[in-house]
Amino acid sequence: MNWTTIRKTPASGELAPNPVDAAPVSWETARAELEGLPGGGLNIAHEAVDRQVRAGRGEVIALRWLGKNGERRTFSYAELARLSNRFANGLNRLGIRRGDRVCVLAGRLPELYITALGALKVGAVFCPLFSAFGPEPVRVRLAKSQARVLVTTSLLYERKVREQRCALPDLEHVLLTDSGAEPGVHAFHALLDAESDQFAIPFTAPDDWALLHFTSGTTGSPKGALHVHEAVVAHRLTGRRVLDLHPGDVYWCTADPGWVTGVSYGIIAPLTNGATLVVDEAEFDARRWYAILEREQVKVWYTAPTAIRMLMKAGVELARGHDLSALRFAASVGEPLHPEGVVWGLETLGQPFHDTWWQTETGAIMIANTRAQDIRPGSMGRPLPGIEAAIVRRRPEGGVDLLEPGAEGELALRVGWPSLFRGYLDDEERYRHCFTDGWYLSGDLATRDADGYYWFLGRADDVIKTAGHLIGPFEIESVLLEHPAVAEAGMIGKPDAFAGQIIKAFVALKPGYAASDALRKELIGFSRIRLGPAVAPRELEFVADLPKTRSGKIMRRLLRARELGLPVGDLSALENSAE
Ligand code: 6R9
Repeated sequence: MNWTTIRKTPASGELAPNPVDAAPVSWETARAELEGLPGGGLNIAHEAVDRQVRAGRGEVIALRWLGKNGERRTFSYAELARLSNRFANGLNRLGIRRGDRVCVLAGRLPELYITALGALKVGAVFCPLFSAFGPEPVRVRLAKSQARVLVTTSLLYERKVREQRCALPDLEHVLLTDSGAEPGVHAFHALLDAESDQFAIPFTAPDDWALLHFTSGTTGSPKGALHVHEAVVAHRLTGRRVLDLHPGDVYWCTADPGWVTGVSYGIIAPLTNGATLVVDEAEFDARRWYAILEREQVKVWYTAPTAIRMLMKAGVELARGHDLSALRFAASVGEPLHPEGVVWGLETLGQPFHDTWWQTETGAIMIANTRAQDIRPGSMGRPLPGIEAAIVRRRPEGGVDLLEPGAEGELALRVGWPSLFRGYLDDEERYRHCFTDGWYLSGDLATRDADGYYWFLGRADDVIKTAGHLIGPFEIESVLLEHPAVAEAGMIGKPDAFAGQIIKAFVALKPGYAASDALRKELIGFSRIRLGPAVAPRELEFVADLPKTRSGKIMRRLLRARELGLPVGDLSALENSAE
């Protein structure tokens, strides 16, 4: 089907180009718009809350929290500044120092936001963990991050952490959001109550580590991508330029802060732009979501294709029953946004979805359909001003060739923007492997058209995006291998109408075990308990053995080709994965 361009000219009745959007940008100018700390320091939390208070916006609502049982709490910028000051004082009292890791394992609770800001204020590194992870991914990430503090709920602690604490020698302090102290844990609120509202942020340099986000590759355990305080320059600028955030705008980012979008655009971009952040504790529910958009008068909305597909499935009628006229801008990220979704937004919500592309490693939006530009439905949009992108082919001897418009290749970005990650924790070699000739190589395959719009084709490696969550096959395979019946396991993403992809496992059994429905259920159940339902395979197929390269690596692409009935092609090419 030929999807027509959605034009953004005043004549067509669309929004007039945003003058800010059209203005040229330099990172230096964007940096100069931040307040900074005395003595040349820079701190994300200062720009996010303290600065807003100093600018006279203390009484503006920073956070509107909607509890899953109908509770509603609001926090002004001044309150958020005070609470994060208290938490920063508490962290100091616990002996937490610059560079220490502070993890959160919690749903979308106000305490998560207070923790993030308080940790950044003391110069600690904030590391969110997705609350739907099972005990195994939680343990791996707590151990790898060497977290000294964990903020969590009593339920999550009980289910996912308590038994593993002896394997986590660095984890000195566990703070529970909802219960009193017991041996080995403290009450988060008792700690807050005991502290002062006043806190002076110590010097943090623009290059000091601030955020640690775990992400997945094809091989090995998850990678801890490190971001520095200077990333705030890109968060703030892209929040304004791409999401069109202005002070006081009601903004809803549906991403969970357990993933990068929920931090970069669920905390930092909106707060540094003075917006009012809507946070919904509950999981997706089409009725609830429309009610939130209407009741909260959401002006700017950042969501994901999986959610858009589910809203589409829930039907136009449901949307029509709500007044969504407050909505001014809608955007999407995380997976390919199909043209149908873009147009459905325009027809049903009155605003097209603007697709945006970025990664944990890029820290902020790199390519986007912006408010001022025409949308080509199905395209990720164009690189933002200040970002140089290209489609490249890696040369076997190192370096890259830049390809012409229309050619398919790997999406690369010229190094030099402030939110580019500064390392994978304890994995210098993997980090270096991402760069060549001054380009960051994304691992995504794409093409660019003659007008500079980028079109996503797929991943160059075997990572799986399911419901917008990036999952590494290795982590799931390792857990399945711990089951006594399993000899080999290989994981692929299988196309799915709603989640984009679901995780499918292929398992070869050890001698003495026979394939059966009961064993299939047992293995899926086993991985759900260990990994959490969001990460565990949804389908599992028994095979006699798994296809492997000469060096013994599982050829997941071959499994995928077989699953989809695709031609297998040149097998030697399959051996050269991007990783
Ligand atoms: C922000 C985030 C990154 C990977 C990325 C790509 C996929 C993101 C996309 C998209 C198609 C888009 N991805 N945006 N694919 N169209 N607009 O999602 O970070 O979790 O690190 O995932 O997600 O494959 O490489 P992260």
